[in-house]
Amino acid sequence: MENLTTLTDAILAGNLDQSVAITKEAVAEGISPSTLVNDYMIKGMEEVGARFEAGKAFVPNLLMSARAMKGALDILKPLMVGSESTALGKVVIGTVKGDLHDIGKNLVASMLEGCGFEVVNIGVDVSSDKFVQAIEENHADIVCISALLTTTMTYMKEVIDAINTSSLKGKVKIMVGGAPLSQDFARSIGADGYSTNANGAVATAKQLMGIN
Ligand code: B12
Repeated sequence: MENLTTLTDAILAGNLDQSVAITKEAVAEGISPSTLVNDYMIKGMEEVGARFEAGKAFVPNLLMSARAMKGALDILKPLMVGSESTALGKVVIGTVKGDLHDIGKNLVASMLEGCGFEVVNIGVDVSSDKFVQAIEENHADIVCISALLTTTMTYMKEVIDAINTSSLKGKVKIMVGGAPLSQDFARSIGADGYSTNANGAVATAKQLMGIN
């Protein structure tokens, strides 16, 4: 197959048809979903983000790139789902209140599913009450909380406080992630686990479940 940087370019340009077509072709040629996501697709999102920051791209560009990324991810998702019949653990995942970013969260969800976890994805703009309710209803072993904005990452502490003041305290492991976070921040709000990326999220989740 020709140079896969065309996939990065298609996502950067927000060209859904092209990103879907290239992804399908790459999959047919046996290129692994993780290579496509980590080496090409995320790079396109990073570049549009950098251009946005520099005032060279605007919200519609972000939206179009996000759409192109999602289209490609939709093709890869079924290929990332694992074949293990017994789940390694149950995970509830969502993006915090006030935050609509879900690409990274969905990627983490797909990777966890692909590696054998059962995942309940509760979407974006999720309040602390809804997190608590979803953990209770699903008897989750782990909750994954995502935030992409410096203005919403502080809400993660509210979610953790709500969990710790409920009957769930100590019964569910708490993982946090998202571009503006750091290990120090995660520790300071009382999270049990943190990772900068989806692969690391799987490793951390396994570690929290006591699986090597
Ligand atoms: C796409 C995008 C959007 C899209 C989102 C579409 C969607 N459905 O998600 C739209 C256009 C809606 C959007 C809107 C806004 N955005 Co925006 N957006 C982005 C952009 C370009 C890419 C984000 C992304 O998808 N990255 C790719 C994924 C794969 O990476 P990720 O999200 O970081 O996830 C990975 C890790 O963080 C980690 N991870 C994520 N979650 C979790 C959870 C756990 C538990 C774990 C362990 C790991 C983990 O693993 C993931 C996979 O590897 C970023 C720039 C950037 N470089 O991040 C800006 C960015 C996040 N947006 C920004 C801004 C300012 C906004 C707006 C306020 C713009 C506006 N003026 O309206 C609004 C806010 C809307 C809202 N209320 O949420 C700023 C935030 C700045 C800040 N300091 O807070 C950024 C950084 C752009 C910039 N450089 O200025 N945005």
